[in-house]
Amino acid sequence: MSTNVTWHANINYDERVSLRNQKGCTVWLTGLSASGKSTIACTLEKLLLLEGISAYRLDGDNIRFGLNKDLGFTEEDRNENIRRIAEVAKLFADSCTVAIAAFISPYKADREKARELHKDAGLDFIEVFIDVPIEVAENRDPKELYKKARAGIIKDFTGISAPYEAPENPDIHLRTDKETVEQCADHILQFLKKLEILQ
Ligand code: PPS
Repeated sequence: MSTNVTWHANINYDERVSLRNQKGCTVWLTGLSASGKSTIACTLEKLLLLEGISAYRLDGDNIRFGLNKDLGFTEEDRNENIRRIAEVAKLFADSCTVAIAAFISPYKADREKARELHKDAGLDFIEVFIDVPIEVAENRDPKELYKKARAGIIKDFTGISAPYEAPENPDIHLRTDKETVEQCADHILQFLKKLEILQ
């Protein structure tokens, strides 16, 4: 618990938007392992950068090499994982960058807290459900994690031995077994255009 700390006022978000001529936001991709979150996040990041938009991808596996290397996959650790990522994404969004967060983020309450955090700061938060039937994800199994989870080698594996609470009302709902990665990324781009983050 931090005590005796004081918030320092800074250039505010609106001033930064007008100086940089770009709005920030957080695009939050949630879905099962092997649903396609990282692939879509990479494609989207590249498309935005090619358009001259500042964008940065925060990704489950990668963040667990550094910032969140102390966290595992219990419910409590996943809550803390998402809490920290939401704070980091908010900072990126506040800096007029499009933060692309790709995390399983299996608990609705955690995703709602992330949305509230952004809302309180006046920042757009776009929840994107990367939806795929679990059989398809398990069939893809690029890292052979489902195989290990079925064999009991990996405990608390999302969709097998740990819950995934699907969004009921996401801003964008994508089916990666029905559309290509490019089509999925384009749906997100069109949404960003509506928010005037992209012209
Ligand atoms: S979470 O639930 O949001 O905290 O998870 P996240 O930070 O996105 O990390 C997911 C990646 O961790 C690997 N992995 C596991 N996933 C789910 N359950 C268990 N038990 C687990 N153990 C390791 C896996 O590579 C996940 O990456 P993706 O890209 O989703 O497959």
